[in-house]
Amino acid sequence: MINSPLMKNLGLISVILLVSIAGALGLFISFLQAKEPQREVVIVAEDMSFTVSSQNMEGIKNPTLNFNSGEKISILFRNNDPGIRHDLVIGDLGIKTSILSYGEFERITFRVPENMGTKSYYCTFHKLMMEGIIVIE
Ligand SMILES: [Cu+2]
Repeated sequence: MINSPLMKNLGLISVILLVSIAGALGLFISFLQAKEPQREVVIVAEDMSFTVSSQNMEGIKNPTLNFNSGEKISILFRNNDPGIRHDLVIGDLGIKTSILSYGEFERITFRVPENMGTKSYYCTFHKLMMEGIIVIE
C-alpha cells in the first residue's frame, strides 16, 4: 500500500508544497524588509568640503546632520572633485566608504544606534577641511 503510485505522488506533492510555502515566506520577508522606511541623505564631496543635497542645506559646507536613534539611514556619497580622492567616515559608528575618485559614488545603509550624542563625519585625507557634525537625538 505504501509503495502505491498514489502514496509516492502524495510524498512528492508534499515536498513541492513545502518548498513553495518556504519560498513564499522568504519573498514575504524580503517584501517587509524592503518596505521598512529609510531616509536617503545625499552627500557630495566638492571643492574640498562636504555638501548635502537638500533644500535647507544648499551651499552649506560640512553641514550639521541630524539623525534619530533607531532610524534607518541610506547615505549616497558622491565625489564631485576632479583629480582628488575622498572617502566618508563616521568613525564612532564604524561606517566608512571606499576611497572614491572623481565621478564615483557609493551607497551605505545603516541603522542609527540608540546611544545619543554627537559624532563627527569626515574624509580620511582632508579632515582639516572636510569634517562635520552629526547630532543623534
Ligand atoms: Cu577628502
